Amino acid sequence: MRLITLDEFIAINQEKHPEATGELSGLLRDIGLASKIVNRDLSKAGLVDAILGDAEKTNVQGEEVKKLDEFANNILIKCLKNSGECCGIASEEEDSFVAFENRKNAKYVVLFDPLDGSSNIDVIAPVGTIFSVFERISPKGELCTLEDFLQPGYKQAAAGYVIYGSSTMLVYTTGEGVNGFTLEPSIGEYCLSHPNITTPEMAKTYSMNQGNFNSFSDKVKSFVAYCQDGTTKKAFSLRYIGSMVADFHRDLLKGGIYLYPSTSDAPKGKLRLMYECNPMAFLQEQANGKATDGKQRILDIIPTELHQRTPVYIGSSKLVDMLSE
Ligand code: AHM
Ligand code: MG
Repeated sequence: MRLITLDEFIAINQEKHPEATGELSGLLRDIGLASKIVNRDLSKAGLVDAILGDAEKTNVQGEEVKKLDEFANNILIKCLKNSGECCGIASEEEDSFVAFENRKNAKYVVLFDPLDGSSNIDVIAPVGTIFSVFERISPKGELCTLEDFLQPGYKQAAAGYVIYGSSTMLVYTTGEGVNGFTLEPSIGEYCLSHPNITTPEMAKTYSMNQGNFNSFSDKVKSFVAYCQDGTTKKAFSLRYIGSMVADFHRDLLKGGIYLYPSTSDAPKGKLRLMYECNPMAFLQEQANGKATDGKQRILDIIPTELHQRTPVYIGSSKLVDMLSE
């Protein structure tokens, strides 16, 4: 079978849209490049003591920042600044958005979680980079503004993630389905390996931190009881890595649900709307799945702050429906 590289795939799709300027294509290529650099250094994490462990500071949300979090954050910022297609970024690791002085004419802003699930790095479990792209609202020629970033998820121009696992894969959507590309390490190229990904509407797998059970709502508790009940059906399998990208990736390909409800420690949920939930919701909807906060579609939430959190139920549509009003 002929290999189709990510760059080739992006170019073929751009040709289908005569109105496309190539700016989004360029941006996606740059994100792909950044992820290859992150992947290279991540694969050495077990060997190189200097890049393992904590950076001895906390991020804006009071969480421990790992050195590789910082590294991935800096690489993404550098690649996007060089890209020419991005006028600013917002990152889970930055206090506020960063407007690129030298890119006032660029069309897009990018939001990202540079290394999601980073507490898994020290034990060599999968982690990921998640990204979300919006067309700016502010006029070109000026610095981008907070308004450019605080847009509801349904307005995303593109979204995706890279999973650094037993292989490295980049999965993305521009609103025309979901495609996955596996990194071929010997040639350093992402190659199309999973065209037109769709999620089964039902599957018997759930992923959640069930240790928080006592602080779940009655609805979530009943859902867990339903999953565990093996008398009227086969009980579900619980699969939880604690790395959203990895748990989501399994559900996207095989079906299942990932949930992070509100808990007493995190009454608004733990995951971030702009860096984690919106991009994953866009992907999941494009793959025939669903994503809600229990009341409304994740993509319809009007954001009020960059680091906003939300409960999330995401995956196979029939399972998400069971947890939504
Ligand atoms: P992070 O962005 O600080 O890594 O946190 C997000 C991660 C998700 O990847 C994962 O699903 C979740 O936090 C795990 O949380 P918990 O340890 O509470 O189960
Ligand atoms: Mg994260």
